[in-house]
Amino acid sequence: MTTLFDPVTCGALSLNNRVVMAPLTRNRAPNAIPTPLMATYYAQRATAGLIISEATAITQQGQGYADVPGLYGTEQLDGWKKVTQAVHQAGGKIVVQLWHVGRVSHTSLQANFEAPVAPSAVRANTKTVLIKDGAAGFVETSTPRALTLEEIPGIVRDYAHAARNAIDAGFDGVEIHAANGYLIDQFLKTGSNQRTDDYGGSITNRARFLLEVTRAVVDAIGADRTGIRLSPVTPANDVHDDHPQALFEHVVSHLGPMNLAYIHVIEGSTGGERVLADRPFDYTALKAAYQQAGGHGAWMVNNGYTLELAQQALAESADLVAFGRPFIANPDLVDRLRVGGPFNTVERATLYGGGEHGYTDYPTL
Ligand code: 8OZ
Repeated sequence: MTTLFDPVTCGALSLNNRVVMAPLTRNRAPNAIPTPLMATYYAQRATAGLIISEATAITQQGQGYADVPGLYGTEQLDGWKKVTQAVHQAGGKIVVQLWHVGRVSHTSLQANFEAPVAPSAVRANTKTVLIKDGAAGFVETSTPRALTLEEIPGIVRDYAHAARNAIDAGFDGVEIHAANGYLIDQFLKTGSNQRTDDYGGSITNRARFLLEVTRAVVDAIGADRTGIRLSPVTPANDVHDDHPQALFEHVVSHLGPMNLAYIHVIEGSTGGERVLADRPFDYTALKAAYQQAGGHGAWMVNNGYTLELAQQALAESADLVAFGRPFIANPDLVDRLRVGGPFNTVERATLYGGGEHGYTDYPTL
């Protein structure tokens, strides 16, 4: 029987085990530039079979929070090179999560205090983090403006450009962030997409942006280095869809033939406890739709997995299991899972922003 500690090949990535470090926003990259402390943090966690970096802005327009990293400027790439080198030296693999927040931003983070962009001019009823007077503070997101039809190809190209930058910076691949109510998810879902052109209305139209971005990234760096993260039913960042099952089965049936390295699915609501019952969704049918379409990328599951649940998922349906918060508090999570714990608990106050404390000072066994 397959265990979490068995190696697996996932596209071009040979992974030592099936324990994945999920992408985790930590807001410790002032001016969007990765720091040496980030290199230490990721290298500490390099026994993961795969590290997915924290969400990383593909352009300034794609940034929605203070002190999150970018992947478009020379200094940002130089910072990331130190991170990827440190992870590789420690024997790990790391992909970068490509992020455009769309409407989940604030004018103060945008060039010339412009409005953030989105499929439609519908404000997200959610907060973002800005640094005010040296401290992190939550503020309401700004009302976005709707992207023109002519602007969309440029954003698709921004994703492809960032993917090439990722390979230049030494990453083993990329994960397209199509989850959690950010730009791609805003296009997908009825609550945030009121467009009447080729990018809105039908499921085919709402999925068009995701599929164009994915094809562009695949063309830029290869399908075997590309993964994608989906969150069919999360309410994160004020998104919702009227028919998520049909929408996401359509999406994966078009991803199937692309030969991606992996599909990463957040089950239920992002963050907090693992509760699936209040947002019914048939994840087995989702995987079946992917495989029926010829998809044979690794199937990665996430959200509140324990050791027991993870082993069960590997036995039944998944190839990889991504752990988020457990990896924040347990740099040696793989070893701890192997011996059944104990596990450090996360200190919430140091999740977003700060320095070493709550970041690189969690103890190993
Ligand atoms: C927590 C805080 C800020 C951003 C996501 C990138 O939910 C995030 C995020 C999480 O995908």
